[in-house]
Amino acid sequence: MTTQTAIDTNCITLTRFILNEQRKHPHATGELTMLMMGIQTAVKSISNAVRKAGIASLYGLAGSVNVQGEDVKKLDVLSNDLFINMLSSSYSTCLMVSEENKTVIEVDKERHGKYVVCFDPLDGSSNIDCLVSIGSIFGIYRKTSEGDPTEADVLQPGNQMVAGGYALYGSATMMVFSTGNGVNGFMLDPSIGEFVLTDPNMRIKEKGKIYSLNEGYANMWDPAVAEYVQNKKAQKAGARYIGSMVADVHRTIKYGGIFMYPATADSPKGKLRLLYECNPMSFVVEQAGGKASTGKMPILDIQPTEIHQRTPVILGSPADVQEMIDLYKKHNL
Ligand code: P6P
Repeated sequence: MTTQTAIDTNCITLTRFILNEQRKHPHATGELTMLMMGIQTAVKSISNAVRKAGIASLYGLAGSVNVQGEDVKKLDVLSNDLFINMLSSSYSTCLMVSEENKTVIEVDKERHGKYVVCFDPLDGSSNIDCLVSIGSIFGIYRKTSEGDPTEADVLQPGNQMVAGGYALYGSATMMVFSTGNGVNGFMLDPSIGEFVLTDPNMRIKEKGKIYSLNEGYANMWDPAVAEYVQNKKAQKAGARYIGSMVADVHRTIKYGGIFMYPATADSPKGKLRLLYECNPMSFVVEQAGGKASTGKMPILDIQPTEIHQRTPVILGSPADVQEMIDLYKKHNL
């Protein structure tokens, strides 16, 4: 008799998990479930494309430039198309914001659902060609306006988020997200093509030993950031910086510590985008027991005014982030 490799015949797949979450809400329409299924499918396809990009010659410039003025690589285009198509066809959303699109993306009226989604389909794309981990980021809100959706529906503060999370295309592909009741992580099992619950109820340490920011900008930091980094060096803290937000934030959740992309003299608003990078990542970090701030106010309390607006971001273990907040107060910044 041949012996089977160990297969968990009762594994909690992402699909099972989301259906179970839906049943906790008797009045749920199932739209959020359909929306998450759409995101799951997009992420599986992107993971497949990322893993074979070199062979399928998906690397290299797609010959166009996105709203950020950056060269758009083929994987960026493919990832954006997948998110737009899978979300539009889930009949659960009516308006979207993508890092790749200058204006909001309206869903055909006959396919309208009650959610709006802000996403970065492939963050860290400058790292694609050197095989550094990259990711997808998403934040989901309820449409609040009467009648046809308007831009106001996507300009909601992060504290109104219904669900948010990210996919990390690293040594494995992982989805980490929250629907407001804690954070759970699911690893893609390629043998069955399903995301399986591997990291239930993820919690961040109260304080960590790693600080993460681009020290190449040291000459442009404000006094609070400069003093903080000086203190970390005196404490011989560990420095880690991947330059791919999803990877840096995932490590921060797993190991503790702080990640920041602060304002600099050149970029007074920082570099990272509020709607589809900082809000979803801050939502997940806070749901995992962490803290996320601009240094002067909570990220999730910012009232957006423009869909591609930037914000300084300081997030991670609550004690580490509080140290930065205290330094901003000390320097009256
Ligand atoms: P810098 C990647 O291009 C990205 O958008 C984020 O994923 C990352 O955190 C940041 O920019 C890195 O920026 O200026 O350190 O190269």
